[in-house]
Amino acid sequence: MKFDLQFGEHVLKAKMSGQPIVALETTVVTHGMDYPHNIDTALAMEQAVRDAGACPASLGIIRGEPVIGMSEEQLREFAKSPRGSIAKCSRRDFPALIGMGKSGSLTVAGTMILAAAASIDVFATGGIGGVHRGHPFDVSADLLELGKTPVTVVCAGAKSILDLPLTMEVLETQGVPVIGYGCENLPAFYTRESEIALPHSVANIEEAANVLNTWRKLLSDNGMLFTVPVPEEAALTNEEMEQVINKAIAAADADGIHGAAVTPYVLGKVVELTDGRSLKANIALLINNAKTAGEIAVQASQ
Ligand code: PSU
Ligand code: MN
Repeated sequence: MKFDLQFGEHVLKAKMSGQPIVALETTVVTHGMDYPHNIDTALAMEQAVRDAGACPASLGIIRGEPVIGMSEEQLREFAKSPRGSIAKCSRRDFPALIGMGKSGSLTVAGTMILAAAASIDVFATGGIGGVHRGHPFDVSADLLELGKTPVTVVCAGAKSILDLPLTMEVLETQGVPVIGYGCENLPAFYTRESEIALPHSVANIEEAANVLNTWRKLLSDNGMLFTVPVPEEAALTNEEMEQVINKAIAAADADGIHGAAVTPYVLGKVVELTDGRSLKANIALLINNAKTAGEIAVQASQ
């Protein structure tokens, strides 16, 4: 896709000086968390990237303009917008949103597309979309984007609201390297590990940076995933999450929720059912992923 991109000042400066840049998504701001946790977390992620020595670029579509590096004011506008007033933008949504001058927050797939258009190849998020449990044809466009767009995504795995074994199968079919960062098994977002063994893992930033640079040489036509477990002090247990998620999915089915609305709905239920502990985990892992992505990007540039 070809875009007329608008760059934030800070991103332009970083590009001129050759500073590594880390893209950040914004669906988590408009759909993933409520105000003010969403803006606090978005700003803390930007700060974590800066502290690592890289430049953060939060991506969004603002009144039809694809913006690479939103300002704090623009992020606040997204964070305060009533749920549903800003569309969740994945690959299919760009023509309508841009064509009609609308605003959109970017999913993992949407962020990868704009990041690649802006020549940014490292991106931090919370969790990627996947194959939905019990709905094997509801496959997130995130997985297919990873198969065709050269951006490395640093995430905490995927939520076990998804079918993790099927999600890994699709990633394998798409040829996406999934690299554990300090873990042998796929992390499951709120919990540090699932039962799924990963094909490869790295132990530290140096190894991760070597893999990133090798991917840049070898696989310039598809994406890669680093999976980073949620920090220990904020992690929930697999037993608790299994129960909570089963309840949340049953509620979504009972309320007839479909398509793009499923993830935000189930996430809201999960926060309710864990008395906010899942929110704490979510915030901790987002900031940790931003920090890790910044560190890998900086190390890889040295
Ligand atoms: N997973 C999360 N939090 C999120 C999302 C996923 O833990 O906010 C968002 C991301 O933006 C992801 C999108 O790209 O949901 C996937 O949505 P869908 O399953 O409709 O493709
Ligand atoms: Mn879906």
